[in-house]
Amino acid sequence: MTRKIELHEGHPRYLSLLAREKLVTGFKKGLVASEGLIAHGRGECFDYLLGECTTDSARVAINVASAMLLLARYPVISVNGNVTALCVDQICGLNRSLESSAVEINLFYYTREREKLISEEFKKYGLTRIFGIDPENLVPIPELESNRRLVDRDGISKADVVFVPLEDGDRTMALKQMDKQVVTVDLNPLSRTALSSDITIVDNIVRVLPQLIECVEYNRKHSSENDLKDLIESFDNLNGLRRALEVMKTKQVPFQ
Ligand code: PTJ
Repeated sequence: MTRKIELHEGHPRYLSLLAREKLVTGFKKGLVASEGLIAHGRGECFDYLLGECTTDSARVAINVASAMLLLARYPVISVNGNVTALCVDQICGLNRSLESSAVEINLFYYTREREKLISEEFKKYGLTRIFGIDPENLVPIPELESNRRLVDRDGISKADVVFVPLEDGDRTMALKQMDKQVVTVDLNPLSRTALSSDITIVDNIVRVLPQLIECVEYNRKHSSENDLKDLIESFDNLNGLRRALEVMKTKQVPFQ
């Protein structure tokens, strides 16, 4: 039986429904792991508490993240199934606007088949080189057990800044131990990734990427190296997480 739902822009939760639809389509195409649907549901719950909008503290984190990515010698964007299904196009856009960056596939629920489909999806959107898919070129991250321990020797292994949206905690901590600077997007301000990253953007990846690209473009033109360094130095990640939790706690209920 074919299922059909009408998505129209006037629906109060149109963007949320659209994201769900992208995830489900990605799952049917083999890009998203079944567990990815569960992870998305968890994200939706936090997003609902945020009011499904970018908060002031997330806006600050996005701007500081753009500064860190612009100052990086070699920034690498790590992608998984969910990120691909939700925003392959914007990831390619971010990669183009950073100029010196690279994209690497890194899967938690690894299968060769899914890795191949994800890499083909990125090629459709114009990415010619993608890291993390050549087994000959993979090296282990020390002291990490999960599938994500293998990284590309010309990608994440060489990076000074790693952008890891929707990441698992162990790998974030392992990347920190390797002296990488880590920027993440995670709707859960209490996750280990959120707590151990240098910059955590507590917002939906779907809303973050267009704003991040805009900040990269703006700061490249209008901010000096010192301006960017000052932005990073004055940023307090834990304070950003506290502010996100505060917004969630004080969400106005429509009945009193
Ligand atoms: O494609 P794979 O195999 O690499 O698997 C990807 C998932 C996401 C399934 C895997 O990394 C995983 O299980 O992740 P976790 O540990 O569930 O963490 C995902 C985090 O991302 C959770 O804290 C969610 O709240 C958050 N999250 C989910 N959807 C979004 C989100 N954050 C921002 N934007 C979202 N759309």
